[in-house]
Amino acid sequence: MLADPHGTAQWPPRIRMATDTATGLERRFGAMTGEDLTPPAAQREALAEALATVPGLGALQRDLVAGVRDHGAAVLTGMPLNDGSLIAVSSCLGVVTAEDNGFPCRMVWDIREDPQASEDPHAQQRDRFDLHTDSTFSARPHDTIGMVCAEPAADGSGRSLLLTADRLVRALRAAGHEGELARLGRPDFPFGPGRVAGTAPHRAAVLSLVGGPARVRYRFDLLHRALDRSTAHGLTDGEVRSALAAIAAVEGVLAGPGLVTSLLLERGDYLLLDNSRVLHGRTAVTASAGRHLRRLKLRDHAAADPTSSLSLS
Ligand SMILES: O=C(O)CCC(=O)C(=O)O
Ligand SMILES: [Fe+2]
Repeated sequence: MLADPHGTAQWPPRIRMATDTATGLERRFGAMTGEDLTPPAAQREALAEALATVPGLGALQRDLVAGVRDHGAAVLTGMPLNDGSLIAVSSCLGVVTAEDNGFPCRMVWDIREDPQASEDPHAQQRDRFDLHTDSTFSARPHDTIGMVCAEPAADGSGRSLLLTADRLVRALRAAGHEGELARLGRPDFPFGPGRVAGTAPHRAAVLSLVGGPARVRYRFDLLHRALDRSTAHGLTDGEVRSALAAIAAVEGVLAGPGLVTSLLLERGDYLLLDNSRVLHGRTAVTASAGRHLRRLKLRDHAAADPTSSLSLS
């Protein structure tokens, strides 16, 4: 695997699915629905069966697990687009869950333009979606996010944007934002409001730097809104001001040149990323129609199901 994900080698790494692997997956899982595969036990069974019957799947999943672990993200090419295959392949990285995946929530959520959409409006409109992590309002955001391209925009717009938290930290340091960096590490940022009206927002750090890769939880628009109301949740005016200044520093650094990786997902490209280590977003969609991504959200096996003894090795 690559020693330096931001050196000359391509990041995120690309992993190619062989045609007979894709055909085997489609044959076995093409007719299965998200509902069929909702119970974690059904996913475990499907994965065990897929490993025994689909050629090349074991090696592919080992590369995928290593890619996301070592580089924070990977792109699997040649991915079938149906729910069953997506869930079976992804289940090596965790338990696929419908929880907070769109509204109404789905095991596989379709991201395409819907001007009528009221929830999750960013993804379903055409605007740029600034760099963020997903499910920031949850007590525990999802560990892994998958987005497969079913149809790119006809004009090549809607490019995916990616940035590791490690690179963000380096850029903040390079810009002299040590004070803001320390502020971003304080676990008092209000992520919310909670899903249930009237509940207090979750408090967490934006960046955690306690050994290993930097971890991130970030969604500027929601944070900004919640900070506006935060005095009601026990932050002092000074704490609110320093938190707003810290996220403004992040936005300033993100807007700088040369930091963010931009890539156009082609049909069948499946981007998987560690939602605690990699920010994602997309450029505006300018084509009149057509762009369609499908999104999955996963929890780590251990967190979702402590009795699971799944092992790929
Ligand atoms: O449309 C995209 O490429 C990204 C959408 C996204 O980040 C999301 O749905 O959370
Ligand atoms: Fe997202």
